[in-house]
Amino acid sequence: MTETGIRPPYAGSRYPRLAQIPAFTECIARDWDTVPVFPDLVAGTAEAAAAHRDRLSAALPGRTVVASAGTAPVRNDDSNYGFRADSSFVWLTGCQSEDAVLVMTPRAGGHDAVLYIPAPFRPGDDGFFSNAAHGELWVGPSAGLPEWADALGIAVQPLSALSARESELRGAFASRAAASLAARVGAEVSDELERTLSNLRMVKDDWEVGQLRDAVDASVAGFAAVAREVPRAIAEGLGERWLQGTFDRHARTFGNGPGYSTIVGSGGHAPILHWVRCDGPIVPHAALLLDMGVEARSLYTADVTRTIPASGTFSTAQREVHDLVERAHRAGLALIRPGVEYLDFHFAAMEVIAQGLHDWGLLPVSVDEALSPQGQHHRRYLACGIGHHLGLDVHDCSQSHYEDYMGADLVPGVVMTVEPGLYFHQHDLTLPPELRGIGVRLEDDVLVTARGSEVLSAALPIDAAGVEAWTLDKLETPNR
Ligand SMILES: [Mn+2]
Repeated sequence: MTETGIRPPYAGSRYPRLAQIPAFTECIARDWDTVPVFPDLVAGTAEAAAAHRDRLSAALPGRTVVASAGTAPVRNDDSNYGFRADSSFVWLTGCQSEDAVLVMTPRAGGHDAVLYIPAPFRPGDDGFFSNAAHGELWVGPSAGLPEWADALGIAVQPLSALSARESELRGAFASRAAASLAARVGAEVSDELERTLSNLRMVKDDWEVGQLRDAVDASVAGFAAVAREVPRAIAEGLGERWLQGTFDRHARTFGNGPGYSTIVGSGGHAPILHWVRCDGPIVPHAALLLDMGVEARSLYTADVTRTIPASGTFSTAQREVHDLVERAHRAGLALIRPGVEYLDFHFAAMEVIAQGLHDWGLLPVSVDEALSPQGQHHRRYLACGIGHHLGLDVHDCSQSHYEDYMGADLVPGVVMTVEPGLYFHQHDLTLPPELRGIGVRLEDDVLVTARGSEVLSAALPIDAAGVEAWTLDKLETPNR
């Protein structure tokens, strides 16, 4: 009791449980207008997904397959980390609904596919006001199951109907994202399924290539948006955070978001391979490494890196490092074509790197000894991989076995990155002072075509003079 004795009405009674109050549930169920909502899909999504299901069906005849979109991890109470549907599930369905499940059951000549989607809770359902994941009062009006079936051209059932079929799923191949469902129904989280999906996803169809082109184009525009903010980031002390935020906002606006954690590394941060802390200043005369990719709304992502001079002009040392990385990059790009083994680009780029480091007196052994499988001394300054498949995942097809990936021949429709670099850390005592704290990476997204390859990110220059001219143009025309 307060001193004045005044408390609000019913103060001291238990907090009301709305679902247990008939007057409330009756009241909130009434008088809502019907809002038609249709799935917001990129054109061509349904057709591509149907073709992907056919490919999986042909690869795993007679197998029941279960795939799931997955569930966002909880951050706190009813607040989850951002949801992003599992890539193989999206590849098979085109659907990005949290908790949705695809079941493919074998029949003569193929599979029947049913997509189970959590039905939105609408006025009249208790979940309408009480379910923060699927209640429309919480998440807004949502597409219904008939609209999903229409948009995707697949049989759609409410997720609640899946329980009636659980006995059929015993022994089925389940994707990793469906692990909790698999545990419940006795399905097998299957490496064979993951590997098969990974291998199938390696060859992109025309629609997927179009999505990747869009993602790359949006990323190229994002690089320009970031470069235009460099003067402000320096002048106002806003630092790497500002540039990271600039790209991520661009990615969210023109795509689904960043396809991976944006890397903005200025000066001594540039050699740090995964500098995603992005909490340092933009050093005015240092090189600035930008590794940034827009994930399109279809969830296909770009993965592009350029290293630009924050001032518009590279120092002599920065330019020499950039020139060597450019030569390695060109040597790698030259080997991207059908019939060439995937790893050849790696060895071609590494030969250039090792020779260059040798010429600078940085190799403790001969070039040949460094390049040999028992040496690899040059990798001190380039310890990461210098390429990977690209698609719905930034490191796409990562469940493929060595002989299907590293050791396989390139074929038309493969999309991959080539990304050599040199990473001269600030505290590396093997380096002369002028090289310490310089990190340069050049990363392009490359499509293997029928006769050769196409650099999808070719709108961004790779030579030092071109990078300087591109950067100066942006520095002189800041964003409005
Ligand atoms: Mn990459």
